[in-house]
Amino acid sequence: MNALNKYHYDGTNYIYGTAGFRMKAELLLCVMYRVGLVAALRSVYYQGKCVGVMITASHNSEEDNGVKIVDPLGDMLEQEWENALTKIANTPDELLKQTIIDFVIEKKIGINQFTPSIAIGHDSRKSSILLSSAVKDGISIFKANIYDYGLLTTPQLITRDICGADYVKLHQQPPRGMLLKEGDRCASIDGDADRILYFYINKNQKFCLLDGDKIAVLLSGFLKDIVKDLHMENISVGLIQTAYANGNSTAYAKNILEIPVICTSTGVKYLHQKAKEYDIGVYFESNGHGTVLFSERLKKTIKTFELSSLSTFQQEKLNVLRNIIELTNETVGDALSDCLLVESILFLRGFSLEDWNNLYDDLPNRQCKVSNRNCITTTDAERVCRTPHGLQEAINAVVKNYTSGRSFVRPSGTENVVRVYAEAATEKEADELAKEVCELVKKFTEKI
Ligand code: NG1
Ligand code: ZN
Repeated sequence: MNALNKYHYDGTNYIYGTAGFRMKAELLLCVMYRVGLVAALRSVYYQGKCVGVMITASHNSEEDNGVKIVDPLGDMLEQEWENALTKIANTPDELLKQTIIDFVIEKKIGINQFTPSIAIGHDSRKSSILLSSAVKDGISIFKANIYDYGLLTTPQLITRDICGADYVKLHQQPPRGMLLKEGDRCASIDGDADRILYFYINKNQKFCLLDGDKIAVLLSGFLKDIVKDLHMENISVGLIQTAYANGNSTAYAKNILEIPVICTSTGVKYLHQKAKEYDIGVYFESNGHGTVLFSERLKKTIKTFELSSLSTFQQEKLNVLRNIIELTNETVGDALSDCLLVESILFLRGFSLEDWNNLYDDLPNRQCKVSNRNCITTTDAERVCRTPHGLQEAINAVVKNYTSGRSFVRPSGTENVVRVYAEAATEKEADELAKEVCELVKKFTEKI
């Protein structure tokens, strides 16, 4: 590992999270080399199947970059390997070789039996080419087959300012330059097409957003009805959300649809994991990431249905359920598959966008950022702030003064900021609550 001089570890703390490793590009060189090593091992672990490495920081600004490993079937890296990768990324140079050997032994990786294959791509950031070569240096330690796809379509241009799903969600308005007319039916996806939001303008010229929460409620309500129509009493339907889910979506799912709702930490990997606990696990982040998972038990049940024992109405429902399962991308949230699911269900329900939107009214909400995430820690699916001490109590005291008020703060996993979320009964109250909580965060973090 002579390349280590070039890829010297300087003690930076690296964490492989939902967004992979993501930070200032200048800090990422040594991590990229180590990602190359682990990607090659992952491929060998899968007996030489092709593993992907993508270098991108998605919507983050130009000076950031990042990297993610993709499993042979397009899945995210499993938790145990994420932890191992985090450990390897933070290993001093002199211990790296032994750490890798220990990992190979622990995971019984047959490095002499299989040749690793890695597909690698990068986005158009200035830093990407150098970082890509560092990954390739890491992979090359194992004499692998490297398929370098070079520059690939990139989400870099879809930022929180130019257009895209994030812009629509955060600003609660159509992409800049887009003139919306009454009757238009619009959807916005993000740069890597794994999230989707719908929007339209109503007859009072009000912008109406149908976000991940609205999609989740549409899908879970529809699937729950089919389960009921088919008398599949032992089939469980659950909805998985994060703390960012609008309070009224959670209330609607629990009280009207009578579906259990679970809250997890932010990041699709947490939602995906939890969704597996249901026969039909619907998971969505408010920002439009999400999909539905169907258990093997459910798939077996519908295969073994005696068609003759079903009414024509039930046979139709069974057919719809089979088609919905076919249409769903269960591996990962997929904006195009989600779009087709939504369109199918709207058609089958006979819903316009307005009918769908009227299922429940969103509580007005705001998201803001305050700098310096380092001293903030949270618990209870990020809904409660543990440190700095006293901040949560101060937030609770403020929230009490607002009708239907709710607010939480958490460190972002993709930017060095604290995210502040606030919702309340009116736009004015949501604004004021968000402002007050931002001030509290500043006050408590400045003290440290
Ligand atoms: P962070 O930066 O941890 O809030 C953001 C989004 C997540 C997810 C990741 C990308 C919000 C509030 N957070 O995470 O939902 O999309 O980026 O994996 O939208
Ligand atoms: Zn995306």
